[in-house]
Amino acid sequence: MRKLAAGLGAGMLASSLAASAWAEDTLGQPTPKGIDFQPAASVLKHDAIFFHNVILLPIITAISLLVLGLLLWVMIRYNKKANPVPANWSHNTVIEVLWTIVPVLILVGIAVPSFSLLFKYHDMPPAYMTVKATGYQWYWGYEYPDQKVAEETSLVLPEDQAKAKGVPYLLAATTPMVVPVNKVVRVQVTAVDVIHSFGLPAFGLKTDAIPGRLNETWFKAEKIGTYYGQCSELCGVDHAYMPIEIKVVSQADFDAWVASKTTPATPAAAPAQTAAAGAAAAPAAPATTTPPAAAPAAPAAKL
Ligand SMILES: [Cu+2]
Repeated sequence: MRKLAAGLGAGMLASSLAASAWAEDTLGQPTPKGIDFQPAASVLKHDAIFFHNVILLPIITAISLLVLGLLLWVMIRYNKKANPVPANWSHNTVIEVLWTIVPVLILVGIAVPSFSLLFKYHDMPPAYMTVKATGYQWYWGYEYPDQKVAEETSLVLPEDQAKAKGVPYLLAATTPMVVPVNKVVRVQVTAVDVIHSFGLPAFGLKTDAIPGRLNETWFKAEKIGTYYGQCSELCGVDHAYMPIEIKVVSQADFDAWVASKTTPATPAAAPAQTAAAGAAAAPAAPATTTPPAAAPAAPAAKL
């Protein structure tokens, strides 16, 4: 069963990979006329896609076809013309027991992998870092307590700026969340005014941001890139204008980004990173460093 499922999953993966040549640039965002999930970029999303494609979809399809078949059979075989003298019995114990027991078994069968997926969401591996995402009417704030980076305000990138940069309007943000690739990131989610929701399809995330509560979710981004999500709980008039943008960068880029954010007045703390040491010594340097700093420097430049 597991093998068969894995095979099916691999087939679907192959077909989605075939389309990924052009989807490379649009990793982590919706594509025109797309009807499938966004490609997974974190383990939870892989599991969610497997659960949908391999477990739910075949069951839903089979049940729909069975019901359609039964309807057609009844309409054709037992209409007034074909069956002028109907039988007058009622109740059939065998069929009634069957149509109670079989759905129960199907639901129990679905519940097992469903709960295992829920537990995966719940059982976060040891986290490399924490980002606190706070929902406001109508923007997000990202704080990095481990890196001592104070909360940054992340607004929707205005339409003209988004066009100029060639990034999707209503998904791109002024200040993205920045995290390193292949590291478990704990996201603490809360809000200060009304309920928002931190949703990012490529990572399989959707966690409510509730005032007075600290919810938690996690991801481990597999690929460097930009990933987009949106507030996913109707939160007021500008609900559609509070996108979530996560920039996944290499560890070196992340360290450089952290160095550019933290006060440059601590030369003693800098030598830990050999590459960034020079940059840290000269506060103005991060923007001029070679490629590593280029990507993370962008959000800073926008501020
Ligand atoms: Cu919201």
